[in-house]
Amino acid sequence: MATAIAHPNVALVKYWGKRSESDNVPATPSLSITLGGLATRTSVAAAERDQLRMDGEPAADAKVEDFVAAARRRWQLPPLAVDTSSDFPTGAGLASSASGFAALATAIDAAFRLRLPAAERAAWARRGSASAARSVFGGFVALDPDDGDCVARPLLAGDDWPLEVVVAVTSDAAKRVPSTVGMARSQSTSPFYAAWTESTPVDFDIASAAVRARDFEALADVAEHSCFKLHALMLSTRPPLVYWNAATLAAVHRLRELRDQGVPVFASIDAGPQVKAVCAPGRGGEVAGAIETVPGVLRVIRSGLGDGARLLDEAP
Ligand code: 2P0
Repeated sequence: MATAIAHPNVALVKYWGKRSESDNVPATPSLSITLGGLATRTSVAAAERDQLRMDGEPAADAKVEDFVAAARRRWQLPPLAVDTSSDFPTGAGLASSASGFAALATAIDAAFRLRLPAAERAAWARRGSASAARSVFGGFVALDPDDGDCVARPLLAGDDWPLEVVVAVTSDAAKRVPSTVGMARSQSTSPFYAAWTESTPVDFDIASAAVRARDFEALADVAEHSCFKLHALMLSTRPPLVYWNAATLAAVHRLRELRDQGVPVFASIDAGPQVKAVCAPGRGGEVAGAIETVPGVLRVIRSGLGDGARLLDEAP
């Protein structure tokens, strides 16, 4: 048996759309930060038949079941009991599939002594959910479809530029359209999809340079652009993907006011209604105070940057 922990990540250059569905390779490169303040813990053990528990309850999840079945074929593993729990809302745009598959791949690797190098573990986690490849690493992470077998790679350690993130939770409900379904729909129906795939590699290069230079303003500009371009792509999909609610928009306006006042902060939103405010080191308290009073914000979660997926010591 082995237990692993992994953190979700927020993409600053977003992924939406696949080059290959069969092995889940994104169409474009993405760049993320790993959030140490939120976590998924996953245990695996050999069992008589496959069993899945999520947040303490027996569960069925086709993606997890397919991932486990593929691992069993590849390494001739026995049936697995998987027990996973997250300390934040799942399926609600907080990247629970990223932390979930990163933790699952890490736990299976340890339980059966596969000893995969981290980059290979990331490429494997990617087959569960592309964003999961990024959660195998901590700090600032790149996922590039043109890099070998589309592995993820760390760009900069979190300690070298300890940005802070304030998550404004505006709903605990699971999203209505899962990301995999939504991105396939955007790819086949949005007139903006070609522009998205052409321009995102440029954003990725600009963001990578900004991270290396630790240039907050340059990173803020390109990250907000990537976020709002993603939501323009979603809105132009048929039928449209409207992941925002009223509080999402109110929080965006509040963050723009802060930025206009000179506070080093920018907004990031994924396939759900939560708003992640990314700010310069030391500014999290001020930003949390400003967005927790926005009407409709249920609560805020503060986070620093976290480590990659890793094993937890086993209880005897
Ligand atoms: C991202 N998202 O880059 C983007 C931004 C959501 C919006 O990656 O189909 O769960 O399992 O590879 O990774 C969510 O998509 O999708 C996602 P699959 P995934 O973080």
